[in-house]
Amino acid sequence: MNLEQTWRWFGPNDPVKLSDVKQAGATGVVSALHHIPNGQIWSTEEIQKRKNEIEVAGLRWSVIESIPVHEDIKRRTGNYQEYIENYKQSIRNVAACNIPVVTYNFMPILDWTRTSLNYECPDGSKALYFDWVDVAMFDIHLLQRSKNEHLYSEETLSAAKERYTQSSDEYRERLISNIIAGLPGAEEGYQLEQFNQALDSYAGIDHAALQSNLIDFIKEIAPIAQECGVRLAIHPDDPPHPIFGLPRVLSTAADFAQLRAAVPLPANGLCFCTGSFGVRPDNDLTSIIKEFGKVIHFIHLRSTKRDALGNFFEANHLDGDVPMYDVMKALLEVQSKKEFQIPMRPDHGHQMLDDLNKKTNPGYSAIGRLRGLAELRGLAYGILSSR
Ligand code: CS2
Ligand code: MN
Repeated sequence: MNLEQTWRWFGPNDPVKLSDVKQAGATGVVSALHHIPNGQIWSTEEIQKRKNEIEVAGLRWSVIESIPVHEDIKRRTGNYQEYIENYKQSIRNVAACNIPVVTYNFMPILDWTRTSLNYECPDGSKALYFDWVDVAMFDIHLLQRSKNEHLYSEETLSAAKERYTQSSDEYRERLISNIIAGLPGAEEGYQLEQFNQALDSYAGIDHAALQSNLIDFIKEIAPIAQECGVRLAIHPDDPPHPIFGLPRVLSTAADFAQLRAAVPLPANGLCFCTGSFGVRPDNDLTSIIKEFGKVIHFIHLRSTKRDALGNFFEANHLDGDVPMYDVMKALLEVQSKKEFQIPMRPDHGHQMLDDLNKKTNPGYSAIGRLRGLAELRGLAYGILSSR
């Protein structure tokens, strides 16, 4: 049995239509109710409405990505108890609508982060890029958090200073918006001052504190998910490193192992994102699959190419640092022991061909993902056929 081929669709406002998704060869859709504010209950009516829309197009709603976790839950402050109760109710409602997987992440304040959205590849297509010098320039010079200087090496700090001094207003504005205006799927966007305050609200929450807040949250929601037949899939940190002094607690296999050890229910699973884990050379992707295959409930496939300083860009799906053949082979091995298909989606793609002239969601243009899905499908086909 092959993995289920799915496609992320941001809902009725997505420039990519469900009819396009069908032509891409996906059978499942990954979607979320982005109009519901973080922390509020997803009602069965709202879920059902989206589900009908997807089904009318001849597709199935395979995965929810994501039900966002309110910052109060991550910090365990304010109304976190109420928000956890709401989260449980949303899971019950998702179960009532027969959607089997819920993805979420536990990254403080920011979801996935990039510093450039139009890095030009040698073939003329555009990719997303993450650069630590830009991060330091934003942190120290634009946010003016000199107290964060200790987070960077001398080289990075002086490169950031130089880049800042030479940068145009336009470059600065674009960097600010790339980092904090919110990439697709990140539900919150910020202004500079607000972002500074949000960072301050995490003062005193270190790695251990955030990890224990995550475990406390999972201890509450995993039993509910287990009981009503929903599989939870935590998305790893992207990039898998602390950023702006904020801790990140799902960056490595060891991080996920701790989460499993604390709550060993089958529902407490992983969204295996090769583009996120793969940024760190110490994350061995195929051994993660072998170790946690049973609880890999959702798969994001893409590749990144890193340099010696830890900067990276999003490479084509079969290029870069991710050994996609080995990864696919190991995933199909896990799949062969399951009774149902594990949903997989091409996670991001280059902006290319006609999409270069269109307004697209960064990382989520149609044609780059179409290429990604086609290559991945071919890879799976080859592996399955030669068995
Ligand atoms: C991103 C995120 O890399 C990714 O998959 O597109 O939006 C991701 O979906 C969320 O962090 C999951 O909660
Ligand atoms: Mn991902």
